[in-house]
Amino acid sequence: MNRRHFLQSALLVGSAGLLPATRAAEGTASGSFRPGMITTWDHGRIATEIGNPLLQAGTRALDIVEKGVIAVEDDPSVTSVGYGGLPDETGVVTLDACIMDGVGHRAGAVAFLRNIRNPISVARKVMDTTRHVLLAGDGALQFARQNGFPEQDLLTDAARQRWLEWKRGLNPNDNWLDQSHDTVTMLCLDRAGNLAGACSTSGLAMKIHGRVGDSPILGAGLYLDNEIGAAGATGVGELVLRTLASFTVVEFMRQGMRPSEACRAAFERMCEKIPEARQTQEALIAINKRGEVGCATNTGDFTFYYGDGELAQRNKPTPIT
Ligand code: SD4
Repeated sequence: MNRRHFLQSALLVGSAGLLPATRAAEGTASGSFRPGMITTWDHGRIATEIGNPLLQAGTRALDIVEKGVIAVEDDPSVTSVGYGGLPDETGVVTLDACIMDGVGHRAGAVAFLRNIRNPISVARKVMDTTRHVLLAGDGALQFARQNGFPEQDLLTDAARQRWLEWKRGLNPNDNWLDQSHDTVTMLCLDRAGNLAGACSTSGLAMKIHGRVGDSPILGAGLYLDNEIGAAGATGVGELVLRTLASFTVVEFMRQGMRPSEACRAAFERMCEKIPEARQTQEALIAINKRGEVGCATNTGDFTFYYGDGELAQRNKPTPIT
């Protein structure tokens, strides 16, 4: 199968037109595969451009996803992740992040973390240096301080203005929760055939102080099995949490579904259990052990980036109605 056909069959929907010439697939004892990365939203471009040379150089997936996500966290123009993220209803930016390594089935996460620009690296520290998986709130902040992470105010002037406007608009009939929320979730299959994933967010803008979403919860915002594939979510996290959507995608891939089918089936499961899921914004992405990627979304403006070491390809899937 050439590269163009490979991608067209791998993507559920909306794959872009012509793709450049093929790079050879790599192989292991268990078969051939194509190293690659898939990352949510347009800010996936930054992560993919960071990831491409690393993937080419044979860097392990775990380091690629951490570095890719850091680049998004550091970008103040991304108002849903890290520095520049929109605050909660009290004006405080609180962050959730999770990282998972297919090798050893290891994971680390932080939830409701304040004042640390790169929560994904704190999550990685939790994974690499403790016996725990998830640290939250003040304990997570203390852990970050102890490990040398600098503290800073994450609320930019632009984010503060959005918060002030939101407060001014409050009234008995308002929508209350701002719709801004675009988690970065990055999944990678490296040249050694190993998977890793990372996910980082400031969560739903103007959320209740203390609210934690799906992103730091394994199986919800992110999950992978090094023998099968990896999956991640973006969207209204409460629904993703209630259906453990990423875990569900991986389990559907285990049953033999391709990534796109598995994402679609997990989305349909979500709608079956929670009919309002058809109206909220949700998107699921996945990559399998062959390097095929897929997604399912009900959101017209959802985009994702695919990278294979050279190419950084933007995809705008057709939403499920
Ligand atoms: C959350 N799932 O905290 C995150 C927000 C998000 O696209 O992904 N939005 O619920």
